[in-house]
Amino acid sequence: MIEKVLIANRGEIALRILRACRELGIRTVAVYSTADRDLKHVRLADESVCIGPPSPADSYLNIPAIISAAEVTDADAIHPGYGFLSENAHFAECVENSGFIFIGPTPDVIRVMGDKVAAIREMKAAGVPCVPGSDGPLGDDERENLRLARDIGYPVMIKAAGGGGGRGMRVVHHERNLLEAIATTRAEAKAAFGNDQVYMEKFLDDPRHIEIQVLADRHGHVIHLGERDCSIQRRHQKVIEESPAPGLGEKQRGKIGQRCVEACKRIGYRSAGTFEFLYQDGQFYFIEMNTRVQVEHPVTEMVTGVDIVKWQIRIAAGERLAVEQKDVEWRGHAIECRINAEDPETFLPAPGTITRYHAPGGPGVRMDSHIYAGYKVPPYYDSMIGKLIVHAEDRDTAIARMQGALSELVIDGIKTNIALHQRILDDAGFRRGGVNIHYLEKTLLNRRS
Ligand code: MV4
Repeated sequence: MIEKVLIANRGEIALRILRACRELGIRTVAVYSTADRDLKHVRLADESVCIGPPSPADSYLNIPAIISAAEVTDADAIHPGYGFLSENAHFAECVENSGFIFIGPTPDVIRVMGDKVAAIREMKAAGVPCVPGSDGPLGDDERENLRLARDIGYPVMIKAAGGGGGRGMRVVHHERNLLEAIATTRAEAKAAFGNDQVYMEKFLDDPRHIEIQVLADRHGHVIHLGERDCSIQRRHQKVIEESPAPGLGEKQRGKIGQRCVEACKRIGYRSAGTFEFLYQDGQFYFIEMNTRVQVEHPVTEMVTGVDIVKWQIRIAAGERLAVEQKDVEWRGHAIECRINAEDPETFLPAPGTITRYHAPGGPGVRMDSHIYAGYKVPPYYDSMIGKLIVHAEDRDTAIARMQGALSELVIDGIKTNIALHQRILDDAGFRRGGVNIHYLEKTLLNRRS
């Protein structure tokens, strides 16, 4: 039984978790840094505890402070949200060893998926399609590595086992650069992640980023909720996500989804999870698994009607997943725009005080945000201040609905990326659907206009 959840996060996701708890009749504890006293969810929570100064290392990453807060408030469970400690196996272990429920997978599964070499090994063994590559870490034998790259075929990519999300990787176009690239990636990986293991993959030059959402309970019941297309990104930061992925058929969804379900069963996965794939020429290639709730989970919720955050909590409490795969239906189309406090020219974070705020509304419009008029966006954290999500019967209608919603959205006093979203939604390439991961940076943002 879970009667009280400590929310170990901030901003919109903390509010999203609070809302899920409220619907489940669960009391909430907010923990906050001294920069976050005025967060909306801190006011709405049943209890709140200040856990330290603004710097994340001293507050939202401060494991002893968070565990102590759970102890003094007598919470039953801790929800980590995304970012911060959400994929930290040591934190999950501390939570469990202190007698609390970690709302997420087991520490060992988090640890395996954090090691990209181990994750790929597991997925390959489970029959999930992976990128052709080294099937394990690279050794020190130079001739062997040169032979491997030649067999895979250039260009190849060297990636750090401890990396992920775009950190610790490099493309090699020619044999003459291979050995140096391996050495450099190794050195950087050792410094950044304390792990010098690197691996090699064929470099895919025209991929889309498509990911599969899964839900697994503690009783071996696993379902998938279909896919999200997250190809519209800049510097590894997603900007717009949508579901379903344009052009992907029901058969392909069922096939890749089932592979992910089987992989979850094999590794003993539980809670919500995401399988990230590159999708090129009609084929899926697994790259990473995320063991947390993701920023873009709402597009899946809108299309399937399944509340992912509520299920995370119920699964953590030991409940059986009441949704069967045959009950999952994908209805219409959903799009999410991430609203950031950032300079439209430089893309640099632009914190400050919001002087006016009007949220859009109407049928199929959802605004997941903690902001309000008078709220001061602090400079210490991610610049995302909310997510605007729309749902409609088809993609064209969803685009039109998002355009209407963006035109209603007023956020004054700070700079935002609202105009960037309007530009993307107006763009012929985006409107056609199915653009690759390079489209925003290489095509749309390079055009003069
Ligand atoms: C790749 C790739 C091309 N080929 N792997 C970047 C983030 C990390 N999750 C994996 N990434 C990539 N891996 C192979 N074999 C291209 C990327 C990539 C990317 C992937 C997803 C979303 C945006 C991206 C932007 C640049 C590169």
